Amino acid sequence: MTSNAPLVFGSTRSRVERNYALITPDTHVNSPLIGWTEATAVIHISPEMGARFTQYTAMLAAGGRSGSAGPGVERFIYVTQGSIVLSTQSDRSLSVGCYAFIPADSEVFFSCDQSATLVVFEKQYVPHPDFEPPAMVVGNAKEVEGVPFMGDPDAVLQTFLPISPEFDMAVNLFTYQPGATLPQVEIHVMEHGLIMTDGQGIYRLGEDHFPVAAGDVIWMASYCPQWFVAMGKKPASYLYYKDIHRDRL
Ligand code: UGY
Ligand code: MN
Repeated sequence: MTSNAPLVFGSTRSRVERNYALITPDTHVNSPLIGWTEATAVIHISPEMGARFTQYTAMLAAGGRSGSAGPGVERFIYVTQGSIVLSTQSDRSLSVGCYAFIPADSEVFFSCDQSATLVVFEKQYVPHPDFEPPAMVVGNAKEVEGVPFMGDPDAVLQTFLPISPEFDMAVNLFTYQPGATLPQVEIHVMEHGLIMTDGQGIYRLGEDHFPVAAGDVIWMASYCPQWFVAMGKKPASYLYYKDIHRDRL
């Protein structure tokens, strides 16, 4: 049986707890995106479940166009299917693996000719008195150098945003060879939103362990114990968000 095998009716791998959630594709239900054109979404993570940010999958059809993120809200997008064009860079098409960070209140939109699927993270930007607000960032995962995580060449981290205090969020792509693990059970103040983009493995969330595969989404609240091992015959990757660089008091 593979992770894609049909489930017995009335069952799911999805689980929603106080300090974490695993959302599997069989439980998706679309929601409209207000202010967008030719677009729909699955809102995986939101303040409704206790998170301090939102993570959703946006699906744009031909002629699709994004709406505003709302006052003070910054947005990170990562293309997983098709391509989009940003309103500020009409000569550059962002295809699979490309990403953009759109600062709060910047009125930058994107549109799509044929179709596109995007992972979107949004949060209320928290200004810092000593730093200017961050600038827009546009990139391609293929051009971002990976760094062995805590010295392990089989667990490689690509960092998409500058690790600099102008930014109050980080978004990274983590790729593990089969058998590679997070080196420790992590417990930390930062919160995570995550989507498996490739492969499979076992995620520890709190005191539970879950088989996970590409397409699964995970929310980890602050201080949720977390650990991962990649399993199977090909590498496993996940794209994830965390809130950083702001005092908690
Ligand atoms: O950045 C992180 O905290 C990362 N190591 N966590 C995770 O992969 N669950
Ligand atoms: Mn972590």
